[in-house]
Amino acid sequence: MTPFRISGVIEGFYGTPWNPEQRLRLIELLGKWGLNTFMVGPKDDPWHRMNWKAPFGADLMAHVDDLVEHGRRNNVAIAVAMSPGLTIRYSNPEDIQALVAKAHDLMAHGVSHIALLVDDIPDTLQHPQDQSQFESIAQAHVHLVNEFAKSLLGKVEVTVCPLVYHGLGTEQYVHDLGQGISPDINFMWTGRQICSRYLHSSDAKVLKKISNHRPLFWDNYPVNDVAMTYELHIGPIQGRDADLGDFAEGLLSNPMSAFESSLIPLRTIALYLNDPGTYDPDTAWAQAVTESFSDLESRRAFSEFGRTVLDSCLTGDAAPDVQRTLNSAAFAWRSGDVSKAINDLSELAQSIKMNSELLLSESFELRQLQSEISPWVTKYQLGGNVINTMAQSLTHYSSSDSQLLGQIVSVLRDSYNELHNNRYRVFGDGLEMLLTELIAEFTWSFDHAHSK
Ligand code: LTM
Repeated sequence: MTPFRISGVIEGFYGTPWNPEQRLRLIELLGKWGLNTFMVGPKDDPWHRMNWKAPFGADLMAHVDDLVEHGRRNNVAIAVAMSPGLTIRYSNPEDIQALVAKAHDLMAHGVSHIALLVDDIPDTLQHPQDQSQFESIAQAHVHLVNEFAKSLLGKVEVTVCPLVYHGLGTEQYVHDLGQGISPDINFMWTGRQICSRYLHSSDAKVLKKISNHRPLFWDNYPVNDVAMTYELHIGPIQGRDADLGDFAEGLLSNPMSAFESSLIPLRTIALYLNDPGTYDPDTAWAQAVTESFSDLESRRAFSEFGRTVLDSCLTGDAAPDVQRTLNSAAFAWRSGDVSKAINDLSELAQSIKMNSELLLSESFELRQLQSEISPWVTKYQLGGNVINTMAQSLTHYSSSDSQLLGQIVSVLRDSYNELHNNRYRVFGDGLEMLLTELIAEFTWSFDHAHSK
């Protein structure tokens, strides 16, 4: 039983929204995993943000009916979010009434949780009427939220995502909005950063003290939109305090648009939310991967690949196992044991080759997942080839043949360019860094041999 009152997922990313089948499948999984909320707020779906004022269309409401019914069967509350901040006139009763009417429409369709999001909008008042009516944007948001929530509170769960949604929790806006609205309204918070490496209970306590609200964490992992597009966030959640649930209203995870890939980290988040005290990221990830694959070869190849794409806000240790081999190979060739370096690198290159072939083949068990991860697997395969080239070049490490050394430098430079020009984040920075150093070492030998 999770200590978090609200637990689950917010579909709140930029990019292609999840489709109806994916949403229904997620609801089943949330129910199975013991989580209780699915909030729908897809940034780039026009109904959510751009066309915030237009009444909901019949198609969307039919979809909402399906979500609510599926949620009822799986013990998952459906939350629908509206995001009017791009153009709303806070001083205009008609604008606010449009939102209230839509909220009542959602309630009539069985939606039990309604959210108003004002994240990622202009941070100053835009309309002249607003500028003359309100002293600050915080004051305008207090007015908006109170007018919006007054006919909803007590009937449905009401949540707000503030304009300032990350930081220390001591910001003036956070104080003014939090203190100005009902403590019964959930207050979303992403932590110290937009994508926070840590979520600490001490920070949750500060937010409560300043804003009079315990945070409902909008946890920006595994989302990989905007600047993170080339990262694949399939690793486990980590860095969330074990007692966070005692100081938070809840935690909703913002996933990737890549649905199948999101399920693996989401499973680890469910394990964390259910038992934060015993949670261990590596154990949880192994469980998530085991549950996803019945084919042992696919599972093994995916696990090894997965441990090369861990680059995210959560860790700088993108490829722990590969990095260990690269470090020990570099130490070996620099301290005179070139053949150990060649062996280690060749073995690593061979296992990456085998894994990537399986990951890209028809025998790979999860074909939908395969199509989502294939750009990263292609980079992984390329990295394997590059490691093999490095091993081959080391067979001539002590050569003084300037022509041969010149050719090696040129081959290694081509490898570097190919690797560097592929922007998908695999192996972190470790492989490129070591390759650069190897090029410098061969270049030095070439210069030395050439000048003789
Ligand atoms: O995090 C919040 C509250 N808003 C947006 C999200 O919609 C977006 O997915 C994440 C990650 O880029 N960052 C945001 O600022």
